[in-house]
Amino acid sequence: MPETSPDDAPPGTAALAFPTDFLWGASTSAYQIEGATNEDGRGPSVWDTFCRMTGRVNHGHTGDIACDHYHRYGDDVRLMKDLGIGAYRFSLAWPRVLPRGRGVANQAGLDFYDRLIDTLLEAGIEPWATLFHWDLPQALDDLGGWTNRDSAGWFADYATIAARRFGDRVKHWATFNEFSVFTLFGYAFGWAPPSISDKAAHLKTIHHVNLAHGDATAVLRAHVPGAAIGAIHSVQPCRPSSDAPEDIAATALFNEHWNLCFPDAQILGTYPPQIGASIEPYVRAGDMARICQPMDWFGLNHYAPMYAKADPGMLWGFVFGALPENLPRTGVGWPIDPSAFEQTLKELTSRYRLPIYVTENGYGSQTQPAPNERAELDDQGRVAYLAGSIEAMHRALRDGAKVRGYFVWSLLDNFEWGAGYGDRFGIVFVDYATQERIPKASARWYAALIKSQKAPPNRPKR
Ligand code: IFM
Repeated sequence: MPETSPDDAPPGTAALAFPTDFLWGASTSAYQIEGATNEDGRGPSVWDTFCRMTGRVNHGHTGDIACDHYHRYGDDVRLMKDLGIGAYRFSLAWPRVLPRGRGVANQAGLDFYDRLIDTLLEAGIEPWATLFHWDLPQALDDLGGWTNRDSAGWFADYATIAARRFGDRVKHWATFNEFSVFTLFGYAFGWAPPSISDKAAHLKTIHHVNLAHGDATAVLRAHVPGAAIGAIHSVQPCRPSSDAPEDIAATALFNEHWNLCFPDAQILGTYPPQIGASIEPYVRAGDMARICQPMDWFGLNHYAPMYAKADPGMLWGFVFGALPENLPRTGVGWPIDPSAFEQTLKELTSRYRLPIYVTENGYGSQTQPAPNERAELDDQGRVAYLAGSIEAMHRALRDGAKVRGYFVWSLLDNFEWGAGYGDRFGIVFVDYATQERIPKASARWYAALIKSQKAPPNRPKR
């Protein structure tokens, strides 16, 4: 494996040398940054609706303006270029492309993504597009959303429009972002749109989303010459929060839901045992072959180990449990344990045997009083977290994990779903009153890391 000189590496990564073709990127998603929810023909999404329901999102925040990226994408691309970022993972907003989810495409919405993609390419930054990062068109939810088996066809039609329009320039595609998170939160826990807690609805959703993934993969393969197609999974080791047998059993089911039921179906062609038994009534002949398409890469979003416990009051009998007292925590209370990242990369390599791109990893902070700009800009907690993660990723790579790239979450502070704008994950600070962007210490640190890993001019790149 050709390696670069780590001479210029920033503190915390001085001994690391990644392959010269290792990809260093940054991630965002449409609803979290674009704003302009009512402009140029975009239709409403389930998140627009959810944000308007009393008490669902902290402080009643919405994505209406967010980071105004819809108008400021040029500045944001320049910012990435200045940081030396090699690839940018963004999502297309389905309701911007198809305001009612199906039917006639919205030219102004497609034009926006044309401008973004062209600006990225001019800046030498690879565009990585995700088709779905949770913003289902409201008009489709009105028809049952993912609980409706037709949703796979709606998604494939949307994928066809995107592939035909952007496939000449975008070669890296992901079908979905974090299947388990939006399905569990939306259809089992009821904490996200469409706020359902129902076993049949949840099981149907799992299966239909898997079908949609399979159909969209086939569409991308057919319409994008040279496509590198992946899907993005949230994978975090699930640990029981006590030794009690009921907590251990609840954790096993939690693990099937969170970590296994999407990638196992998509890559191995089977559901894990407990879910497999309960999902059977919704699976028709030929479905598993439709779902299990050849994939080019595995997208891993990793943050922290998760602790689960039994709770008979919850739909599936499990819920998040207490964290061990001795684990340090991020500014939003998530445990910090880089060994969980190393373990995850190694386990995924042996289970699925695909090249892995870490499509999200990052640190959330809550600066009080909000925003305490001084503390936020000198974000040493985030720097330490990123350094610990990247060291863990390097150990995994050294031991044979097939990790090929890393995208930090997130380029910008943004709309953090139910937490609104209070939780900040950006390496770049956003002043929401003025929309000024200010790189934090972590952005400078990441830029120095990327620079240190670039091939010296006299050494050819692989
Ligand atoms: O902001 C989210 C993102 O949309 C999906 N992955 C986790 C991030 C932090 O919570």
